[in-house]
Amino acid sequence: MVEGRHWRIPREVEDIIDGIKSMRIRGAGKIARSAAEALKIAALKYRGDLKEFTPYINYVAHKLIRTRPTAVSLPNAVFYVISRIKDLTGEDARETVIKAADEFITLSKKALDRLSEIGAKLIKDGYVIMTHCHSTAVVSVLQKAWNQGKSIRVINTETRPKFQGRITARVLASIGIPVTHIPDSSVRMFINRVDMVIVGADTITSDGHLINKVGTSLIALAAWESGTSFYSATEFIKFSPASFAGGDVIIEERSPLEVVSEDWIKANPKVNVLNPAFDVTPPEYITGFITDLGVIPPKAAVLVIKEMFGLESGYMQLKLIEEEYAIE
Ligand code: RI2
Repeated sequence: MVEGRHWRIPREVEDIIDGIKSMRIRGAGKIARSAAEALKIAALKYRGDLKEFTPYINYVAHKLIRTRPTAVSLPNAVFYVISRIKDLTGEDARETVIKAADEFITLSKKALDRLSEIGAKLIKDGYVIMTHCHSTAVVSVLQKAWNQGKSIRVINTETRPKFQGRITARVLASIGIPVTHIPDSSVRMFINRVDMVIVGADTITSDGHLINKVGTSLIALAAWESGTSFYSATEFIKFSPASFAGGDVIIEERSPLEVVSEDWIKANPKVNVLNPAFDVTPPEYITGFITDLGVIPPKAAVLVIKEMFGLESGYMQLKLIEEEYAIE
């Protein structure tokens, strides 16, 4: 157990928090499921006064939300669980957290399965598909198409500076899917050789903007210029109710040390190195979102938010962030 501010947080929960911060646990969907798992562990292992359970679990929720700022799947997971105990206390609240966390994880895995079936329908035999970064949702679509006997090939980017593209290349090769690994900067050279682009998603705003791994918007621009379809594969949990309520999406700024070495920075003190982890792709460049609900045109993003979260939930999330989660 690790000392919290007032409460003792289980070591496994601290591990998940550190894992998300350090990107040992990464990918918007996995981050969300891990956050739900962390809340479940925190509830299961709680040994304090049950009267204190609700503020304790809110404290853990707050710590989880603060790990990384961009992927909305993380607060969506936390609010899915926490919103269910707003009128509960004690043992009722504890049991509800455990049940809701399990429910969220099951729901999110089912969504992944469903969207892979829908996405695979868009892929024709012989297609060459470009992807960027490592997205579990994209891999599940590609794997489904491959398992259906479609002879596909993939061109995938390195995804600097953290090279998540290497994970994608390794996973696809282990499935047996032919994959060609390219530098990010060569995308425009290869875009005319692909039939479609599919990337993942970290956040989708109510007006259809896609926030995904940095470099995505350049690929979308190249795809648009060449008339190539550009899709994002995403579970409904990447849609942002808070954006409907006017909430901003914060683009995570990571350490320059992921781009250049400490020695290089010391040798070049006048150079400013920036490392944004994500960028924003406008709806005009997006053919559609491949979701568990179907293929959604970007302008219909708000309908997913209405259907899956309810339009009030965005205001509720923002209010909770401002009030209940303002625990320092
Ligand atoms: P899945 C990743 O972010 C990428 O931006 C990827 O497209 C997105 O999460 C979605 O991933 P990071 O955690 O949920 O590597 O599809 O910064 O796995």
